[in-house]
This record gives sequence, structure tokens and C-alpha cells, in this order.
Amino acid sequence: LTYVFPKDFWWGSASSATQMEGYSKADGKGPNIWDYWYETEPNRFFNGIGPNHTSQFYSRYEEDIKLLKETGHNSFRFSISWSRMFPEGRGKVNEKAVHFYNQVINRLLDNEIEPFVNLYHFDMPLALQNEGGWESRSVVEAYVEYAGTCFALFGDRVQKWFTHNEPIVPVECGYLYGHHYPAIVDFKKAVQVAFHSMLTSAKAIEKYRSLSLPGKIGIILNVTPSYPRSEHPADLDAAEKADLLFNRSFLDPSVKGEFPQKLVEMLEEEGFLPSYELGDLDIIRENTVDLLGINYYQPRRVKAKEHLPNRNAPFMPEFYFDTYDMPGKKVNPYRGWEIYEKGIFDILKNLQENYGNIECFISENGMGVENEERFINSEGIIQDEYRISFYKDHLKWVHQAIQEGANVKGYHVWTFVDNWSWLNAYKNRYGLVSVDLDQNYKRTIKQSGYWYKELATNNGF
Ligand code: BGP
Repeated sequence: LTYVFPKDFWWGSASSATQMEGYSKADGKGPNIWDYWYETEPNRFFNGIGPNHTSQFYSRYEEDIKLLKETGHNSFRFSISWSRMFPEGRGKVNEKAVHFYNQVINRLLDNEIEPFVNLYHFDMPLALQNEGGWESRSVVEAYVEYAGTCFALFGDRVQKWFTHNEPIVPVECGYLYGHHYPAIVDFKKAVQVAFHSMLTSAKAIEKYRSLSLPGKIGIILNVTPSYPRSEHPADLDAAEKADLLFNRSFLDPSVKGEFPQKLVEMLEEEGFLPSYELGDLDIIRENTVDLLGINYYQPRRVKAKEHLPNRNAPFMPEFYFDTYDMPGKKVNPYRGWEIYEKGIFDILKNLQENYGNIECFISENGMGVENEERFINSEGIIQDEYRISFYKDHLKWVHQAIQEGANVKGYHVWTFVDNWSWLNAYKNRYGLVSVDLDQNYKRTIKQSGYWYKELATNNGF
């Protein structure tokens, strides 16, 4: 073996409730924004496939947990569906949901797979979105109630908790770029949503610690390293601003307990500071994370603005910078995302050097590919060599960062079984295991799944 990882390294994968549970109306689940959007605007979704049509983990979790075992997992991240637990977002808890998550947690533990549980993965209950979603202070309180209920119900067994997955995504997709409901374009609201998501994270951490449970709590952030086109001061400044807006807006308060001063100044200058209550900043300061999950897919290539922004158009982050295509870049042609493996190393080194070497792990990394049935061999197995290479090329850099002292505890791929993706439905497949939608969701382990088992068994490659 050339790349050996530290003892007890977490080999696993990540998933999310809306993307895999299915049964979006069963057993008392309330609608969330995805259920609602699909019902009202199905054409937004690739091939008209919606969140009721996912890999049906809700009824197939026993089989899936066996497959987790067969593919070498010692850990698995899933999210709890807020609207399954609380159909109205708050109030009376749905006992059938409690039963389901208890079963999942217990089966994972029976199989010596550690559950990593995330509380929020883009799935606002509709009832709370109708109150304004993350824009609204009342939703902050509803979230803390929901989080506290989950800690109390499952915290005796779950020892890895996460308050949010990629909180910047609902901000950019829901309030700037139109990819998530409510699909509005309003920078001031976007900042308020970001602030409240950050506040809920700190408040949930505070709640968790007050219960003296045995585990750790953190947050999962998608970090997109911001590379300037040149060393020219204007390019450096543009890259720094993109980094402040998209990365440090959550990274700094989550790990250091405070928002970067420069970010605050940028927002203040444009009149975009959020409203907050006395004491909020203390809560954020006092409740930083134990553990950080890093999702990495792609970098951001940034250069100084070439033209003055149009002051009559809605204010966007791109007011501060331009992005560009790096000549000769490697791309995943299906998803269109740049593949830059060293980015993962740069993130980990940054955490080591500038964030107190916080305990962290790679919580998502993966490659979505279209029409994988092209690669099925005579034994019916998808030969996804490209995915194995993708993982190896990233793992080499993770290994390098660990050699240089970064505090990395694990690696989770996105994802386990091919799942439904927000707007792209089943266009791009990411799984270690395929799902056949035409054959009653039949699962088949891909070559990458077998490789993953070997990787985890050997603790390296
Ligand atoms: C991450 C999300 C996941 C997942 C993944 C792949 O940002 O946390 O939920 O969907 O990206 O992206 P996509 O499904 O859009 O191709």
C-alpha cells in the first residue's frame, strides 16, 4: 500500500433525507419546500421526477444497511427530515418518524457503522417556509426545538451530530440564483437567511452541550477555494472577497465564533447587515463546533471585475468579482464542475494553519456521471473506473495533508446509493451502488463499491 491512513479512519458516505427516503406523504410526514415545489412546478425538475421518487430508503433501509456493510462502511451520514419529525415544523412530534430513525440508528449500530446525523439538508418544512423560512426569527426558535428533540431522542446512541449541511447553498440557491424554493433574488434577504442559519447552528450547539450527552457536534460546509487569476492586487482582492462571501461567512463563525471583520464592513457599506438581537453574537462566539465536515467538489477561479457592475440590476455577489475558466482545466463534463484535486489539500492546510487545526473530515466528495448503464459488464456490474480514479486522486491529497499534520479523521463519498438530486433528479449518478428505477429500485453494487470495501478494509490503497 502506498497511501495508508490513520488508525480508525472513518470510511463512509453521505446522503440526505429528501434525496433518498421517498414516501414523502407516508406515515404523517408533512410537506417540505421540495414536496411543495414539485407539486406546483414539476417542470422545474429534470424529466419531471420529484422528491417522492427517490431511492426509497424509508422502506429499504434494512437492505441498504447490509449494502453499507458490504461496501466497507464504518460510518454513514444521513439527515433527519424535519418535516417527517414535525409535520408542521414544530409542535407534536410524529411517532412514526421517531420509530423510523430509531430503527435506522439501531441497525447501523448493530452493524458497527457509526451514524453521523445531520439535522438540516435544504429541506425546510413548508409550514415554516410560509412563516418566512430562515428569514424569520420564529423559525430560528422552531429549529432549536426540533434539534433539541432529536438530541433527546437519539443522542444516547448518536455521537456525531451536524447542525447544517452546506448552509451557504440555501442562501445562494434560494435567495440569489433561483435554484431552490423560494427562488427569489434579494441580497439583503440572503444575508438575513445566512445569519439566521448560523445562529441556529450556534443555538443548537448550545442546546446540545446543555444536555451533557456523550458525543460531538459540528457543521458541514462546502468550501470552494478561491484562486485568483494572478498576483495582481485587484485579482487578489476579488478572490479574497469571494472567499469571504462564500466560505468564511460560515467557516469563521463556526470555528472561531466570529464573522470576519472585512465581511462585516463589505456588507455594512452596501446596507446589507442583517437584523439581530442582543446576545446573538455572544451565542455565536460561545458555541463553536467540535468537528467540521468539509464537502469538496470544485474550486472558484476569480479575477478582478472587468466592467463596473450595473447598479440598476439586483445586487449579486458578482458585484465584487468575476469568475473565469482556467485554461486547460479538467472538468467533469456531465456536471460541468472543474475537477481540481489539490483543492482538497489546500482546504485542509488552511484549516490546519488558520483554524487551530480543528478536527475535521471530508464529508462529501464525488463525481456525478450520466448514463452509467453504458458501462455495465457481462456480470451486470457498472465498471466505473473513472469514479475510482476520482476518489484516488483526491485521497492522495488528503493523505498528503495528513502527512503534513492536518487533523483529518475520515472520508465520506457522495453518495452511497444513486439518489435523487435537487433539480437534476437522476441525471447524474453518484452512487457506489446503482438503483434501477425501472426495476423496482433494484440495487447493484458498482465496481467502485467493491473497490471502496477494499480501501476501507486495507485502510488505504
Ligand atoms: C452537494 C449537496 C448534495 C448533493 C451534491 C451533488 O452540494 O450537499 O445534496 O446533491 O452536492 O450535487 P448535485 O446533486 O447537484 O449534482
